Amino acid sequence: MTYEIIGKSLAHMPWQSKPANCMEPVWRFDGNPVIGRNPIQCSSRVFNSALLPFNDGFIGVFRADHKDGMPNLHLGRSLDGIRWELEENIIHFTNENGTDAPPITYGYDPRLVEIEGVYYITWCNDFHGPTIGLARTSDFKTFVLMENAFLPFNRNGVLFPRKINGRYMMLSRPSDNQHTRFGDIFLSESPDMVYWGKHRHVMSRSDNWWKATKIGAGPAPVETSEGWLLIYHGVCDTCNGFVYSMGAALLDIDEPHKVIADAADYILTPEMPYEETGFVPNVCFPCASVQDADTGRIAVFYGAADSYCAIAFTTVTELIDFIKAHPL
Ligand code: BMA
Repeated sequence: MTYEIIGKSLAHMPWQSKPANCMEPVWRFDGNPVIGRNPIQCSSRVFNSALLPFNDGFIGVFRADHKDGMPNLHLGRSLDGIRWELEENIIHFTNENGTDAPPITYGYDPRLVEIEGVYYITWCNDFHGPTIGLARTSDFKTFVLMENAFLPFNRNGVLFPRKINGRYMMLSRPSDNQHTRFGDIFLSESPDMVYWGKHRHVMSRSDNWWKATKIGAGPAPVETSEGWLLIYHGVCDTCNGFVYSMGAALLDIDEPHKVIADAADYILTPEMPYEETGFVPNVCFPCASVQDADTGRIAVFYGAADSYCAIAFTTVTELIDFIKAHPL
């Protein structure tokens, strides 16, 4: 059986076919990592970043950890989604009235989504501790800083790419002020991107050890013929620290707090040197995907070892088949 992506064509998206000897539902780009160490002067590491199709190519919001150790948000552009030109300056935000907004203390793990012609960035923002920052742009030249979505502490705020029942929808993962040792995914809705409520529980960490510590939404969910396809990260606590893998689930199209199916097995786990070795070893942290509705191809953009950006490929049919074949 084949499944469909409900969305736009994207013929120029990054893509490599599944290698003949690959038995997994997701396979890595053979040119990984696509962004290595010290890609811009001010920053030592760029990882956990987001991209979207824009004009004839792609635009990205990148997490760049500066040489003072602080994570910041930078813009990047690419024609092919693989070779990136990153801006040296951090993204400058204005207030709603057009005046300069004060610089943010830190910004990390951005997500990027287009809803009705407006591009929204969500990220982990400082508000007396981490919470979900929000900004919008129409042209990637001016960026309006909006109200933080939630109270601290929260991370992994991920917007759905369209309104559902007339409301904006956001997944998030309430957390603590530390390297959170717990965490489940929740859904909140808003009529205006300012007031968020009607909170619902979506998914919990599970008895399966690869996601027994915490989980968090990854890329914006992809609309499919079977429901919203959600790629998320799941964390295992080992005697040598956390291990971040990727998982996949299907959410109900109209009531996305309802989980239709969730795979018991991970879809990708740290195995390559650039995933196992780096600033934080053993991390695969997906933040974005691009997909082509004509072919069902999906390219997942993920951070590797808190040091690099990498790409992995799958298709809507591969992933949904995998979820159904490995039920939780
Ligand atoms: C999480 C986040 C991510 C990071 C991960 C592994 O808490 O801070 O940005 O990739 O830890 O260090």
